Amino acid sequence: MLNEDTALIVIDVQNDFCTGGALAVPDGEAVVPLINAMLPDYGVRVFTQDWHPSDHSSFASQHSGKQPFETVSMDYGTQVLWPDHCVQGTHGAAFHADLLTDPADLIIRKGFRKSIDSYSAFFENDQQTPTGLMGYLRTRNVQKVTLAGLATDFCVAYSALDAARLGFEVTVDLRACRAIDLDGSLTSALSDLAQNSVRVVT
Ligand code: VGL
Ligand code: ZN
Repeated sequence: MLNEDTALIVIDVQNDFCTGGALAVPDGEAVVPLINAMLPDYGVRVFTQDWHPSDHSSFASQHSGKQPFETVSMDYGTQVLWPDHCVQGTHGAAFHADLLTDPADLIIRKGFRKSIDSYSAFFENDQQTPTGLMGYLRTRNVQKVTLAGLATDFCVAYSALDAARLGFEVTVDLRACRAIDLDGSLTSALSDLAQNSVRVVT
């Protein structure tokens, strides 16, 4: 194990974010063999699952007259509206079949409250409601985290920025991430990471 005090956090490698899925990230499934190969090198392994009720407020289908990828204003700020995706218990919400999930110490689910989305593995989109991951990592004495998965510019970036804000030493392995890239979101996410001392591996 190369990184005994480091957690690998595998973000949302679920069928709906892979080819053929409801919110397919271009080439999303390409991360699977890379992540599988990374797992043995980390002392702590956490996987996340985007896990929405079927009437989740981030779905365009719940807002009359709105199309996917338009935005709405919520109490907690601007929210992008997505196609229905990662509905609890569906095939789309399941991990990609080739992802090795047995090594997971913890699987954390997020986005399960109807009225609020959660991109980050640490806090919901109000940036306040915790998922519990912070406490888990701190009580396991983790100092450093490496992130990989989907999508670079949403759940991976938000998770990395929260981890940095919480004082973890953060690396994003971009080789094992793929992006949605909506209206320049990838460029802006990469610049946010750089400005917040997140190390990026390419
Ligand atoms: C994600 C959009 C909506 C992600 C999740 O995993 O990056 N993006 N829900
Ligand atoms: Zn989602």
